[in-house]
Amino acid sequence: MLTFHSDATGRRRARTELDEGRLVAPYECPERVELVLDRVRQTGLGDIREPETFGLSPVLAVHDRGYVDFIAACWDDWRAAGHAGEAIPSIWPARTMRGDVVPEHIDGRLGYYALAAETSICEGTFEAAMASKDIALSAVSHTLAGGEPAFGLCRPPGHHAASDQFGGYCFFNNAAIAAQHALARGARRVAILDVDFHHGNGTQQIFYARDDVLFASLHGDPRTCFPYFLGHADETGRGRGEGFNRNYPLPPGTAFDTWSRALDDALARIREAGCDLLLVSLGVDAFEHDPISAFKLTSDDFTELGRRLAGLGLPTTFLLEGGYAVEEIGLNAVNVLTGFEAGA
Ligand code: OKP
Ligand code: ZN
Repeated sequence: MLTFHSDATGRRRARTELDEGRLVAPYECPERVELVLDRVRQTGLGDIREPETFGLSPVLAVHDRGYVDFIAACWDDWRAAGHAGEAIPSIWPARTMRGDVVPEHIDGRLGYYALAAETSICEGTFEAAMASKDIALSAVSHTLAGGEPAFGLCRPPGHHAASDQFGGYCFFNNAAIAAQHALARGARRVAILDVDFHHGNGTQQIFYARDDVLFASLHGDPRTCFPYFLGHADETGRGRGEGFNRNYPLPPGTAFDTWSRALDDALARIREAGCDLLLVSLGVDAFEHDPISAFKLTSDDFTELGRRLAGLGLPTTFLLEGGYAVEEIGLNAVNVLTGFEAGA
């Protein structure tokens, strides 16, 4: 299987993440990609390619223009305002205020376009987000061209990014951009299966009222897990999208026996919906030792996940989402891919 990778993902090197009331070194760091790449090489998964550049139009197909302009200019605007640290929002259009007027001041704009405060914007963030979506687009293009699976070593991740909001370490929604691109290239229905520990609120929001993208997500129950405000089981889609959103919120401590029953249900729904492409939002933070997550999957469970995905028999593109701070991020991500190849 081909891997798509770019050093440009390393242009984002944030120094601060707001975590438990302190500014810490971000969990979502450039080393994550290097660890996965090392493992891709060690296992001889296949060739590693540079992405092509696709420009902004595939981004604008899923994100608002004002939002994209904001992400592009945020760091310069923040510095021009004379702020010393990295850009962190501190005020939102909360329930009791107005949300229909975009402020001019960068502090206001930051809150308008943010859905959380842990994710600082720093120099290179826009460039890394551009590289990340180009990796996703290149990987899915490879799958579309010949039916072969591909792995996009995306970073920063994408699944929390909504049509006009960043957060949860995400800026551009790589999987959504890739899905929309596939539809423009003739796919009729795309399945996005999100196995990251955290609910893919951004992907859900972008496609919620549509039946050409089926979104299914297994994740920590939002009653106790980030992102807290989306991801419940009763969110099933709206209008013609009714039935094309499936959430499997699971309690902290969930291990593979329970997790894989939800997986099998999601796979059955994907089969039933008649999809012609599978995009996997491949977070590996459901791992038992992940530092910010609470599921109990083992490294071998990730191999079995890959095998079950292959059982769908669909053209498949894997896009990296979360998975943090542990050496095993490489082992776990590549186990999914080798499990897939063994099952194909
Ligand atoms: C991004 B992805 C750590 C709290 C972290 C943000 C989680 C973002 C996850 N104490 N909260 O879905 O892996
Ligand atoms: Zn996650």
